Amino acid sequence: MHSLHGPGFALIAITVFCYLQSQHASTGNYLLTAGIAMGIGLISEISQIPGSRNAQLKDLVVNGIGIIGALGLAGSFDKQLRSKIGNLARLSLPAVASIALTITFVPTIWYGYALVKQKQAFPTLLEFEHRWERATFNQPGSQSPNLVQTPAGWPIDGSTIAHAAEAGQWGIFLSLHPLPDWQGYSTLSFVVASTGAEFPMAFCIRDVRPDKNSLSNRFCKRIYVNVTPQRVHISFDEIQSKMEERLFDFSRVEAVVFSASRPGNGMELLIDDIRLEL
Ligand SMILES: [Ca+2]
Repeated sequence: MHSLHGPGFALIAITVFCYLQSQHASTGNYLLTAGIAMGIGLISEISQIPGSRNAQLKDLVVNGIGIIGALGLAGSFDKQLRSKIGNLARLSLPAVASIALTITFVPTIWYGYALVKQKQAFPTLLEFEHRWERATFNQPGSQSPNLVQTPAGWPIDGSTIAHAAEAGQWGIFLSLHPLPDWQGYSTLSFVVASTGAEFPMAFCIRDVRPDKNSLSNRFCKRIYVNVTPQRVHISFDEIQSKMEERLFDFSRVEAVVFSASRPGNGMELLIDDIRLEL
């Protein structure tokens, strides 16, 4: 979760710094803390399942800004440090800390806001009408879909829909992180269409896997998408019937994924109004 990287590392930095200061108060502790916190960030990036190099670099930059914010804040109140640095540095320290902390915490606050709005919109999961919805889905390794005006003849109301284009290398990949508790509903539905030739789209859903050895936790289905917009209904009974000896946990749904891949052929997917029905 990118939005928690900065605050997490700001917290690590302040904890390490307070510990070092309690052992031996010194202005050298700032650099030492920054080194330790960045080191922890580096190790955690290396030990993670390899993601894209860009994402890892971005995480490290976000960590660094969080660490600068935390140490800048501590330094703004540190008499020992303030007496050692020049006037300009002393004056700019609180400003730098404020900017860094703002950059660090705004995405987290924005994500929190999106979670509240997502809860209010439930059982609509995604209708591509609001800016906050961006925080509830992502496109790992592929281009973000554009939001376009609802075309004439589109079967549902609303002013925008998502238009995902084949990027050539990765295909279309839209991963949705819904509120997990779907109990009390019976069907997931959404509207899809192609802008040109018919192509197969994979729809997958998975619940939280209780442990690594448990049976498959995902249901996938191929859906043929063509120029006529269609509302696709996936009943929970259908999902359950394909699970082998295991109950699909509709109280802990983790992800809904739409994907399509036909490199070089330039397909485009229109998708809208992903919702649960009673
Ligand atoms: Ca819409």
